[in-house]
This record gives sequence, structure tokens and C-alpha cells, in this order.
Amino acid sequence: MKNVLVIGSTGQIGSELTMKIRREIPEGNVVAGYIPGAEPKGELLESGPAELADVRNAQQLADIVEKYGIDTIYNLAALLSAVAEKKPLLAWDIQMNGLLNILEVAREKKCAVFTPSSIGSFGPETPHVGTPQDTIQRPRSMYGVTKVATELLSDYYFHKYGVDTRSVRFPGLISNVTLPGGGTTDYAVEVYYSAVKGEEFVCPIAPGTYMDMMYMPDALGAAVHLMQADPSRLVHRNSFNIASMSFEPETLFAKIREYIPSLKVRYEVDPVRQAIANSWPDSMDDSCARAEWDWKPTYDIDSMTVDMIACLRRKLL
Ligand code: AKB
Repeated sequence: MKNVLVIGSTGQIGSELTMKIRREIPEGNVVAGYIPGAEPKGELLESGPAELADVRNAQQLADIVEKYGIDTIYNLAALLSAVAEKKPLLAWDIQMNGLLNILEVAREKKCAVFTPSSIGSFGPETPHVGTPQDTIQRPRSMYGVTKVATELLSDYYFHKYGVDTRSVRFPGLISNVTLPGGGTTDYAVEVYYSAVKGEEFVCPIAPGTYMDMMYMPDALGAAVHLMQADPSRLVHRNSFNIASMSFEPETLFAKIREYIPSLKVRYEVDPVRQAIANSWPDSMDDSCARAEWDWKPTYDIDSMTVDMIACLRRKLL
């Protein structure tokens, strides 16, 4: 991995992943791909090249890969679960037609491709506790449908054409740099902002709803580490369960109150998000990722909370 294209570089994951790869591979070209209206700014813009990279424009992608000699593509273009339910055709266009364009460019130019999957690739019939690596995947949301299809299409390009596709199923990601938008797990980010700003938090997810969550530094580590893993050890490719913590909303709120006792929360459950959350795993079994490429998270709910609050206090106050 030397010359890298990050598609969706200004999003929640992309904004931090692009900077991490630039720091780790200073001799490479790490291109920040963006779409109009989501242009990179500040350090992201100044620390390396940036190019318009709309996944629906195959020629644009091929030109970037050619221009920079790209060997690895991180494809982070996606509508998250709640917004994909409102715009299912657009979600399909970005997530599936976009992926096909990327995989075709990768086949022709011999690039490796990372396209994240998600806990959203599971559905109501999936075993919810200790969700196995290989199990029933029958999601009922458009987001989930595109994530299962992403896994299958990525494996297809590996088996049929030898394209080096790899992926993880991300839990809800908690971060303090760029806000997520339109996800089911967003509450677990937003509550930290409310807590630090001293505002009441209105929670769209009901008490008692367990979901897998992860702190962004662990998620970024997984995305980089998997693409550098020894391919001869990989039994699976698209996609690996990865896990670090699983909690219900009230557990997170109690943890934040250990540091900010004044946090006020009111529940106003959003039926769309709640139905999606109910269909997702409570906790995934990530033993295959641990065995095949030594996956190991570093943060738990306590260390994440300490770091989130410290970072947001510096950013917001
Ligand atoms: C979402 O909530 O849609 C995402 C996800 C878990 O994939 N954060």
C-alpha cells in the first residue's frame, strides 16, 4: 500500500482515515476523493492531493488511478441506514453501481479495494448474541441489502478476477472529528456533544437496545491493518466481524454521567431507526478476525468516554 485513493474522504471515517494513512505512508500519494458540496478543508486539503471522485463516474475514478499510480482504494461512499431508508434508489446507485465502477477500475488497474460492510448486513433472523462470522444475513433495510450485496460482489471479484478485496463489518462508530449523518447508531456520538455543551439530549433509540459500537481509532486501525495483512492467512475476505464493545443507551449515559453528572436525557423514539436497531446484532463474535489477521481493539467504553470528553472539550469549549 503506497498510493492510496480514499473515496468519501470528508465523511466520518474518511476524514480521519486519510490523515492516518498520510502520516503512516509519508512517501506515498494519499488522494482525498470528494464530491461537490463536500470539499476537503484545512489540514485534509493542505497535507496532500485532493480530487473529485464520484463513485458514479467510472472515467473520473480511472483517471485518478492512472494519474497517481493508485494501488489501494478505500471506498467509503455510502448513505447510512436511516437516510438510505428515505432515499433507497440513491442508496442503491451509490452503494452498488458505485461499487461496480470501483471494482472494474480495480480489475483493470490491479488495485486492492476496501469497502466497509456493517452490523447492518444482518437482519431479524440473525442470531443476535455472539453473532457468528458466517450466519444468516437477511436484512430488511436498503442499507443492509446493499451491504450484503457489497460483500458478495467484492468476494465475486476476488474469486473470479483475483482483485484483492477485503472488508470489515463496522459496528456503530464513535468519533469526535466529523459527525456521522443519518445512521442508526449516531445517538452514541451525538450524546457526547450534548453532554459537553450542557444541552439536553433527545435519544431516538429506546432503552434496552443493545448494539455493537467502536471508537474510531480502533476502526481506523482495523481498516489499515487488514489491508496490510498476510493474504495467505485470510480464510475470509468480505467481510470480517470486528467488535470491541456492546451497550444499550442507558449504559452509555450512565458512563458519561460518571464524568459529566449534569447530562440530561429524554427519549423520543424514532420508529424507523428503532426497527433497524432491533434487527441488528446485540454483540458480534469477532474470533475469525482475531485468528486470521490478529485483530484486537484497544478501547473500551470507559477509556473511550474519557478520551471523547477530553477531545470535545478542547474542540467545543
Ligand atoms: C449506521 O448506523 O447506519 C452506521 C452503521 C452501523 O453501519 N453507523
